[in-house]
Amino acid sequence: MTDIPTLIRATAQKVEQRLAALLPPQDAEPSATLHRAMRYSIFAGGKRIRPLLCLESAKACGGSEHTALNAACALETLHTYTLIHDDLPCMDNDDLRRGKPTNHKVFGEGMAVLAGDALLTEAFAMAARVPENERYGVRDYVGELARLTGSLFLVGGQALDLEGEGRPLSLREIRAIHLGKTAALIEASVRLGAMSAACSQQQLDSLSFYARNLGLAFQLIDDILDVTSSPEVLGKSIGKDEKAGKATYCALVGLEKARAEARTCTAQARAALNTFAESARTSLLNIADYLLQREF
Ligand code: GRG
Repeated sequence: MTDIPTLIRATAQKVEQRLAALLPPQDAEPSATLHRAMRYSIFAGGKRIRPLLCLESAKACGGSEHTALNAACALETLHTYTLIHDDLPCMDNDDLRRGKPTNHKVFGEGMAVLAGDALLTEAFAMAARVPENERYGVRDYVGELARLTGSLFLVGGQALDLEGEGRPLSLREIRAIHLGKTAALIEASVRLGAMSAACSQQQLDSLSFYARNLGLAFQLIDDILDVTSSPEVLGKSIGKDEKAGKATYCALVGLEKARAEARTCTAQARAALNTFAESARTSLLNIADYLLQREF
């Protein structure tokens, strides 16, 4: 069995190669600057966790990496747009991302907004290029991506986060923010991967439950690392939540309880995969364990 760090490296290589082919060339007209800005953030590094989950979900449902690859690229492209916009002065106002100066620091604020916009649009073009099968077609791939990343989930979660700054939040409100801004894109990743493999409704439901819990654990660990890690290890600034006056789970209940909650969410994610055969679910189980232990 392949260990997860090796699988992550192999996935990143395949996804980056495909992204290089799918995105407009960096000197493409009408604005080479815009295309350079888009490629700058896409190829700045990143763990490529969403593509990994997309490809491994496809495999768990009997599909292939090859068939799911455009979906994996769509997820990473959309994710990169959220990071560029999240770093803007009007949002988190950050200087460092993926170990490099943020997009607006290099290209200016206006161009960074446009690079994010263009990546968001390209993501849908990529989703429209996922091969159709007997159960799912382009309207399903595009529709699912739109549903989970629009105002009801991803962008809605970010709006809730923004509105919560500087005021106390309940654990319920924090969970709603995490489900929107983090878990929804992870859910889209597993769903598009599974759909590319013509999954059954039961497989789709199990994977969605897995992804929502994995997403909650992922954001809890992200918040814990924001307190306990360093910019050198994370490749992004730390202490951001406290600076922004954000009521995080850690701030509310403390690091130990936040870690315990991340373990509980991971256990729930793992349990959701009981409907899969052992051989089909091993990789997704190992990813859940790996993400719980991650240090960056
Ligand atoms: C629409 C403005 C706008 C933003 C989109 C998701 C989101 C809404 C904004 C926040 C971005 C963010 C920091 C979300 C939390 C999810 C998260 C922990 C992202 C970091 O993901 P990693 O660790 O990053 O996978 P890499 O760089 O490895 O890809």
